[in-house]
Amino acid sequence: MTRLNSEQLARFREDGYLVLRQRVTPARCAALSEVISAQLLESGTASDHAGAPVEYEADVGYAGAPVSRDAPGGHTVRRLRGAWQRHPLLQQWAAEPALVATLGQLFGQPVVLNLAHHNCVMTKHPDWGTATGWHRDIRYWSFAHADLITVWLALGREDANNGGLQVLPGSHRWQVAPEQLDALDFLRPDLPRNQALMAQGITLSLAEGDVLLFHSSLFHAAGANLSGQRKFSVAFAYRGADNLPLAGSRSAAAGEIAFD
Ligand SMILES: O=C(O)CCC(=O)C(=O)O
Repeated sequence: MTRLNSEQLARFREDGYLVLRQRVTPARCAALSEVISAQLLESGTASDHAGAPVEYEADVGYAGAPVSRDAPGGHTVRRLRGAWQRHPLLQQWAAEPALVATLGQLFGQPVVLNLAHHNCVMTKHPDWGTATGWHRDIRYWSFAHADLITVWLALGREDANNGGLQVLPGSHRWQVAPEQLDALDFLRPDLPRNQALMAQGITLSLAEGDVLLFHSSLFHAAGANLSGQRKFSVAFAYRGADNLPLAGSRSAAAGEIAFD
């Protein structure tokens, strides 16, 4: 990746996200998709990857999800966790020197990949792939401060039709009162105050190989997949070297990869 220019740096600070178009070649995206398809075939079988867990739609229980793993659609994989540990191609992407350099520009310091959060491939399926409400990733994360960045690589087209991400630009800087959030820390859609915020949402349109960088306090959401084809996106979370995970927290538990 070439260095971000001052306009891109300013846009990320203002909007809380930035799309870098065509950053990964079609051949590399195809190779990653092949790895992911093969691992999806294995998930839930006797050859399931040890130490590389899977999250099923049934586990999150969002509206429209299968009611249990034993119900129809119960083995629909929402995400392949442990992406770093799953395959060298995923590891190479997460550690890509040009990507790390871009993140270093945004953090203004050395970069650390955290393996507790994201570190996954989102595999949004038609039929049982559910919508996700407006949330901030930082809500369940524990660090000295909230400046982490998620790197989201689209391995195919992502838009409103197949459950592409929606964002509330600038929302990483918003103050939101606890009563605006539900028990899972999603923005409550029933509150007029929140409806005015949600009306500012935009659906991102990503193409194969596009990379979305977003701040861990950015409110984002996603729709269901109405396309008839699975959607694969690779997501990793990074922090600046001085932003340590809190001792004893889940954020500190899964290990990290520090880059020079
Ligand atoms: O693809 C989705 O449904 C939402 C993914 C997301 O927002 C997340 O993993 O934080």
